[in-house]
Amino acid sequence: MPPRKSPSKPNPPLPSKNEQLEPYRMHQEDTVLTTDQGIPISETDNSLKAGLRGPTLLEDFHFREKMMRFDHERIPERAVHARGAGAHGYFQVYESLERYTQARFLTDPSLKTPVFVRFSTVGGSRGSADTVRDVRGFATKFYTPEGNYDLVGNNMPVFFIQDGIKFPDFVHSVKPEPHNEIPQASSAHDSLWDFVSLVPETAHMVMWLMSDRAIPRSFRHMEGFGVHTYRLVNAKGKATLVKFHWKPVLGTHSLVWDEAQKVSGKDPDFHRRDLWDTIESGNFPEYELGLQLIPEGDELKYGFDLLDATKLLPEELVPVQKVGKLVLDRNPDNFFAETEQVAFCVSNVVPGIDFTNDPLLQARIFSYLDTQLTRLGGPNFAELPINKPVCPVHNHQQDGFGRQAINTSRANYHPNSLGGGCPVLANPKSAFVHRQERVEGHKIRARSGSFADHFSQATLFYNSLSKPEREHLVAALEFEVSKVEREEIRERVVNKVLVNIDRDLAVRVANAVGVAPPKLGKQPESKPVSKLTASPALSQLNTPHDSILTRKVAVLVADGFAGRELAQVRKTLEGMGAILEVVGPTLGPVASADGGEEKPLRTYQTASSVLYDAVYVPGGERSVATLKKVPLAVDFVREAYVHCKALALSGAATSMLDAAGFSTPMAKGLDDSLGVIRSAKNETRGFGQMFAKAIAAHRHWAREAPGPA
Ligand code: HDE
Repeated sequence: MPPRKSPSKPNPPLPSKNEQLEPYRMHQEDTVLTTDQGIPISETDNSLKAGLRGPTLLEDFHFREKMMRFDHERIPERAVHARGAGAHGYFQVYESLERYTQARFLTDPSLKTPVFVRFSTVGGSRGSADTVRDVRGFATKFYTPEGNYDLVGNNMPVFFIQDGIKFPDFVHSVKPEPHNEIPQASSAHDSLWDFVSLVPETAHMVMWLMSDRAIPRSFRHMEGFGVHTYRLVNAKGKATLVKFHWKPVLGTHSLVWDEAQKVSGKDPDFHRRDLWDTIESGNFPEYELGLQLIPEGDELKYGFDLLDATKLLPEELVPVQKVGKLVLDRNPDNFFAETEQVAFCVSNVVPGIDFTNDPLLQARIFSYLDTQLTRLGGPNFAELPINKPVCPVHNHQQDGFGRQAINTSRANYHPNSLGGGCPVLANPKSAFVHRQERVEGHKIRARSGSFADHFSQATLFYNSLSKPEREHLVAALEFEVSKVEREEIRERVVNKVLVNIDRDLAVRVANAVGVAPPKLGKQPESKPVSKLTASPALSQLNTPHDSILTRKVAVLVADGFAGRELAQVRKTLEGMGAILEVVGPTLGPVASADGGEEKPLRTYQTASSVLYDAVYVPGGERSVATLKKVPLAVDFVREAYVHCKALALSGAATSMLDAAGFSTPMAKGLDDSLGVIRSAKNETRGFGQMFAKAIAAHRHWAREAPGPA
């Protein structure tokens, strides 16, 4: 695009749709280039030199400012959760929860509370790939009328350790190793498994990390959990213990491991792009806020300690009540200013929400505030636009690097008379008041006995998975532990951890990683503490499978494809909210057999089956003959089959399955076995509907090859 001409007169900036809330959002349309001091600049491509071929002059303040600013663009990335993507939106409660809490955003159903959400991986650097095996962060900043509330959660309901003092040890072990900074964004290495094998409290969370939850299909298809037990407090001061959940409206779905690894190469921004694109297309991601409410005093009622963050509270024991909806409807304008500078602090709570004595939570209350000092360069980070509350902020905090507010009062202390006593103390009824809790005990550096069982919930999780999910978990363990170089660590993982979770699991992993299987008769170290042997809510098979909204379907074409058939299938699928992308040999028009044409959005080179939820090859003798000669096109069908995705093949295209190496007999007419929809003729009535049903099922595990996919 040619550079825009300078306007004769600078126009006023365009009004922002959020001008009232966010006056700092800067629009560059119809503006003139200036220095940071506002001095207009008419040339920025040549530095000021002594002679055309002479040295650059120190006097060139524009050059020096531009270079100085560039030299200092980077800030430290987050110590954990460095890789992330964010979005704006709102939260609205369905009905007042005043019985439980006085928090305005949870008691006023007419209130749309603005939010900013940041999703993240944990271990990788800022530029690492999205689809690595990892926990995902799900952090929400609610800009409430009573100040900011941050719910800083993960997509798994438990954590690796019980006491925050072990967090630096755990994080050091999972991050790339210190001598060579390898591997990036991966837990499959000696130091993590060394730690796991020596710290049994990690067992439950490690099972989640090895499960499909660690490779979500997208941020829109994963649950969120507050993890800790928090407290809700109502206006009368009555408290109720609470566990927070986010339930994605589209259900909880995952990739398969082979696919996730390939996506890391084909599109390292897969999750970030998915979030961005769906918001741009108006398909706003939605999650329901769920609460598990527990009477105070019941901390130990369930056979484990609710203050222990390595335990979940099964939904079958205390149901999750859905109380409100989170909608993400706006992409950030600027990644750095918003997604990078947002500072979530577990200590940000509003009146009506309080902490518990969970020792992991207690450490987090300190850590998040502390870490921002280095990351955001000083104590004034709450004044950055993305962190600024929407309600007034008044106190006697002052100075420090990057101070924005200009306090005009002479009184910068409390109490004062010079400033009329202002800001005056808030009425305790509407202020945050730490809930009075009786605490008694010896000063002691030890762990409560109620935290001692490390394995029974790991077993509960394993037993709650469906067969395919369990097989994936075993394969993940085999993969990860096989990458551990030290045999004694592999041996300890099997004999100190896995055998206490499930003996068969331990034997299978032992065999795969070349260590002696545990001896028969070896008893697990802990006994189940609850009668519950399985929690169906933990299996992703029991999540909604009823929608194809935003599911991406690749349509493979070459000259001679069945155009009318494609139009029909497109109408059906798009009518149900799916997104079809035509993939062709080039971006040039592709002619259909019936006189029409399609302009592909992608080519076999730039797309890949792993970037889609389903693959469709329309009929057309000539088109299919061409596709069969293109290995990348055949790979589409092969990989979609191996990754258990819905496949639709019509007319001549039914032979693509043989070309991909999977010869299965086919019924006359329509065949829909194992999520592969085949029609002998070019499209038959019901073909599109059947395909839609197969896509909604997410994956067809019966097709899965034995062993790792
Ligand atoms: Fe974090 N964690 N964490 N964490 N965490 C950070 O804070 C920490 C834990 C979580 O998108 C850091 O601002 C400690 C549990 C998310 O900006 C840091 C402990 C859960 C994010 C920190 C934990 C989380 C972070 C790094 C154990 C789920 C990303 C940068 C006591 C409930 C937020 C930052 C974002 C980030 C400390 C454990 C979730 C260093 C000490 C449990 C989603 O302060």
